Order: sequence, then structure tokens, then C-alpha cells
Amino acid sequence: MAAPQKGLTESMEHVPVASADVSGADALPYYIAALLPSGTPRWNDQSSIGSPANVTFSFMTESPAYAWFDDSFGFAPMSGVQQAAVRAALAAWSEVANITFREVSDAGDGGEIRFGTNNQNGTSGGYTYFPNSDPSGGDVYIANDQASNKNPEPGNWGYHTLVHEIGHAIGLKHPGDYDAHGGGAEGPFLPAAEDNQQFTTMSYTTQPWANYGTYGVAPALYDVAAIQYLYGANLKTRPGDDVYQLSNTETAFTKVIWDGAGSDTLDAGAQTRGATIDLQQGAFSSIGTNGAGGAAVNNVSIAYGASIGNANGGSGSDKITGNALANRLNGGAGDDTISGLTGMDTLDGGSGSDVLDGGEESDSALWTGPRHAYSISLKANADDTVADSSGTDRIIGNSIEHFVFVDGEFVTDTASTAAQVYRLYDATLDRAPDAGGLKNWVESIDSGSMTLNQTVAGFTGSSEFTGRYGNPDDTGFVTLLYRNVLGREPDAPGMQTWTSALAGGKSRSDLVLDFSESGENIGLTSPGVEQGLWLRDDAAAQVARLYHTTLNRLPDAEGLVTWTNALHNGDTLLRISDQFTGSPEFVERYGALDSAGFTTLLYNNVLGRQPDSSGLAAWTASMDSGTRRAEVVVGFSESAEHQSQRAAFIDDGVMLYGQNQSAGQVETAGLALSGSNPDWLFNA
Ligand SMILES: [Ca+2]
Ligand SMILES: [Ca+2]
Ligand SMILES: [Ca+2]
Ligand SMILES: [Zn+2]
Repeated sequence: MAAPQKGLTESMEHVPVASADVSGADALPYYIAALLPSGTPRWNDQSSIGSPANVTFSFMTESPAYAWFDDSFGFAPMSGVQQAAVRAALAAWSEVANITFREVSDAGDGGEIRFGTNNQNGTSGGYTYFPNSDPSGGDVYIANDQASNKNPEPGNWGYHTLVHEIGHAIGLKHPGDYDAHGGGAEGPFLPAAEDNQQFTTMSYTTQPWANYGTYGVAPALYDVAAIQYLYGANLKTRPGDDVYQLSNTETAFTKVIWDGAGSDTLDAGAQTRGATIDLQQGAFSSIGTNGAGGAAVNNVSIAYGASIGNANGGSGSDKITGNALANRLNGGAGDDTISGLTGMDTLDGGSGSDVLDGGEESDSALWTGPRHAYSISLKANADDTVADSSGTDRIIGNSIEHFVFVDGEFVTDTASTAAQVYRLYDATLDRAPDAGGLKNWVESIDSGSMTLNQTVAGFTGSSEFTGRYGNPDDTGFVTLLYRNVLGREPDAPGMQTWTSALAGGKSRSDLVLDFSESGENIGLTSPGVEQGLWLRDDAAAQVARLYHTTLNRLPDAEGLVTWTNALHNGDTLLRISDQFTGSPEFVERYGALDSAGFTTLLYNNVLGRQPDSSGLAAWTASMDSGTRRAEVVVGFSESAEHQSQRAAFIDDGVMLYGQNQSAGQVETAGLALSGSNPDWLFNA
């Protein structure tokens, strides 16, 4: 509809001002104070401000006996269409605050709030009496000489007028110096820049963007805050995990998001135009179209007190800002800019060249593919980058601590378990960890099966340690710690101090941790940590081994992603094994195998040799007597021997078919082990 002419159809009305004491509104946020008349008229005035209220309402059948002449002039009852719109507008207020409305008969003095229409001589669109114990308190009159009031429906001016008048009927005033009489209204007022319907439906000024073409359908940001102050916030509204789908790409809309509880998502995933999304309370987002060929501006807001943790951008280039919660923010396609702010956030830029800012605390960023499908640069003193064919993602100011891929993650957090174990490798073995060993130790500690202190004995008791240092006495032990950790020979007083401590009963494990977890060593080793410590994903490792066991090749990136996600989502390795051995690739390569042929295949692929006769007989008999082939496949694939043999292809990021291995070049089994790896021995 066309915008109404100012001064004619805008909702001007006279609002009788209650004469009562000034409330304590000074202590309130300005945006609440600006909406409250003096005396704070309200329907719960028998109890304290913020208490729930249950209010009755009715539709006038004739002009009330107590009505003033002006109220009675040209009176007509509301039509069915108008009554339905009133009920919907009342519900919009109940949704955010603890005020309920019960429809009653209009007999006698009717409900506490009564709705009717009259002729307002073209001077106003409607007017309302504030809550009051007089019969007229809460009465709402809509102008029946205004065409815009004939068919109120969400988005048009007539509907907006109802939402506005109900605001008055439950205790809100205008936020500026105006009413149906002109000026002279009661303050305090909002700053001019905020005295419009983007902020409050109680303003006379429409949303400040041209061609917006729609009007508020519910209380706006400041109205929600003010009405919740009067009657309390309605925490029963959408208390579960809700998704707010803002998928309208065709017409303009406004939305104030109020939510009682739960882990909730603002989903703009269907939008094609770049959106600006801000999950902070009281912030505005710009999502979708303005209905006139341009982008919406500030059409969505998060109510004060509403905790929305998650957001999805659309296919355009979005700007997404989280809040103090642990946010999950997805950019989707397009070149997105995503900021998590404080909290342990998870950012997923999706495709495109995205800019990610984790903010304070330990944050994660996700990439869907395996590590080796990306070009990754992690540096202590420069922005980290992760690039693939869809673009280069840039991380602002080393603000991401976990770079998560399908086959594992880089950890750059110096306070992480991975960093502690990294420092332990340095202190005891004087080397960087191998990927498999680091993962195994971190898993033991993070799962709670070992403490960091308990792992020290694993290092100092390893064959690698004793092979290098023998069984050092206390002096020798202190000396190696000085050399490994501090890079120098012990000074005499230091040696004296530590050897005395050991003689006095201090454990060597405690001493190692004193050195490795010292502030000095954390600082010395941080450049190594900030380049990323790789922790393999065990599900991806299982899938990669299954590729080798059944198809004798490296996994392709797409397959690795598909099957690893299946495992994470509850599928089993046995079921996936059936998929592999039933695949066209398997059948084409090996044909239909009998049990002996199947056993021979597994020996070839996994162990790199022909089966010995007793092994062949045993496995063949086992399968012939009912053992599922998948069980045998998984048994071979997950054997310690196969895990160790494949470590070089898996632990440091799964190597990929087509990248690390080309078509037709089937690798041979039984490749070299991954260097010195004592942890397999004492973790077995
Ligand atoms: Ca919710
Ligand atoms: Ca956050
Ligand atoms: Ca993106
Ligand atoms: Zn008004």
C-alpha cells in the first residue's frame, strides 16, 4: 500500500494523562523511561511493577453510557475483520510480556479494555485511554473515517495503528513531544534519531528507510523492553531450541526476536542478498529486501534479554556478528565476515573467501574437507590463512585456536592439552611430537584416563628416552632438563636446589612439569604451538584404513568426508564396510570373491603378502560358518599392525587419492613406519 499522508492518517490521538506521582523511572534505561507516562499506569497496580497481569477485553456494541461526546460521535462497533486483527495484535503483546487478554461480553461496562470505532474528523487514526480504574480506562477508539482502518492486516497501517493503540491501553506513551493535540506531551523523550518505528511502534515517525513499504506487526525493540518492565518477560515463549527462519526474499518484513529459553538460531540461509546479522541484544540486523529493489535496513532486532546463539548466512556476502554466548555462526556461500566476540565460538565460513574473527577465549573454525585439500598457513605474527579452490579464508589476529578439518584439527592454543604434551616432548625427548603420539597422549589426558603428571613417566620410561639418556642419576636428570628446556647447562645453585628437592622426595614427574610448564618454557615454545599442533580425527583414520583394506587406495576427499561424517553421526564401521565391499569399484576390481578369495584380498591389501595356509584356512572356515565378511574386514583394517603401517598416510592428515596418489598408481602395502614412534608401544 502507499504510505499514508503525514498529518492525516498517522495515528494521532489524544491520550488523557494520568495525574499521579512521578515513578522511579529515572533509574531505568532511557529507552524504557521514554515510553512510560508519569504515575506508571498499568493493569497490575495492585502489585509491584513487573508482576503479571490478566486483563479482560470486549468489543463495544454501542457507545458506552459514560462516554464523552467526542467518543460517541459517529460510533460504530468494530467489524469482524477489525476484531480479528485486534485479537492478533493483543497476542503479539502477550507473546513478549506476562500480560494476558481474556475476551468477555460487552454487557454493562464490558471488559477492562474496550474496543470501538468513531468519527475523528480526519484528525487522528485512533486514540486510547491509559489503564485506569475508571470505566473508560483502557478504552480504544479507532477512526472509522480513515480508510486505512477498514481492513487492518499485518504489514498495513491500520494494523500498525491497532498495535500502537494497544500499547497505550496497557501503559505506554509516545516517545516524543506530540499527540493528537500537537506538542506539549510529557517527557522524557527518545533522541530524535531513535524516535521512529524502527525502535518503537509508539512513535509517529515511520521507519527511516524510503520505500520500505511495510509497517511493524508487533511491539518493536524498545516496546518489548518497556512492556517487559511493566509486566515481566514472558519466558514461556518458545522455550525450546528454535530456528527463526527469515527466508522471505520477495517482500519487506520486520521482526523483533524475543525468545524465552533454549539454543536458538537466526537462519537467513535462504537469502540471496548479502545480510548483516548481529546477535547482540538490542542490535539490529538487515536481512532480505526492502521491497523496492534495494536491501532491507535494520529490519530485524534481537530483544533485550533474548539469547540467540546461532546464525546462518545466505548465499550472498554476509556480515555476521555473534554475542557473548558460545556462538555457532555459518557464513554459507559468498565472501563472509564473521565475528564471534567473546565466548568459545565455532565459525564456519562455508565457501568463498571469508574473514573470521574468533574474538576472546578459545574459538574453533570449521572446514568441511580434509586438511590436505587446503593450503594452510598458520603463523604467530601474521593473519592465518586457509585456502582452497573456492577462496582464501583469513583469520584476524590469531583469534582462532582450533582449525578443524574432517580428518583432524590444528590446535594453536598454548593453554591446551596438546600444547602441554608438546612441551613434555620437548622437555623429555627434546623433539617435536609425531602426530600419532601427540594425539594418543592428548586423548588419554582429555578422556580422564591419565593426568598430565601420570603421562610424564610414560615419556621418561620410554625406550626412546632410555636409549638416549640411559638411566640418569638425579644430577644427570636435572642436567638434561636444563639442556632440553632452557637450552643451557645448569648453574651450580640451580643444580643444588633441584637435586636437593629430588633427594627430599620430590618426584621426577613433578620436576619435569616444573620445567615444561614454567612460564619461561611456555613462552619459548609458543612459536611452535602457534604453527598448529595436529590432532588426527579417529573416525577419519578408520575410514582411511577401510579404503586401503578394501580398495587398496587412498581415500578421495569427497568419500572421506561422506563416510567420516556418517561415522560421527552414528553409522558403524561394519555397515560402512558392507558399503565398500558392495561398491561398484570393489566389484569391478575383484569380481565376486569366495571366502578364500576374500581372505587372500585382505592379506594382500592389509598385510602386503599372500596368506599362509593355516591363516587362509582359518578365515575361510570362519566366514563359511557365518562370520560376517564386514567383521573380518574391520578386524584386519583396525589391527594394530595395519594402524601402525598406515600411520604415515593418516596421522598427519589423511593423504588423498588424486592428490597424494594418482589414478592407476595403486600403492603397495607394507610401507615404512612413521619414524621413531615409541608411544605406540607404551600406549598399546
Ligand atoms: Ca527458544
Ligand atoms: Ca561469542
Ligand atoms: Ca562464505
Ligand atoms: Zn498514540
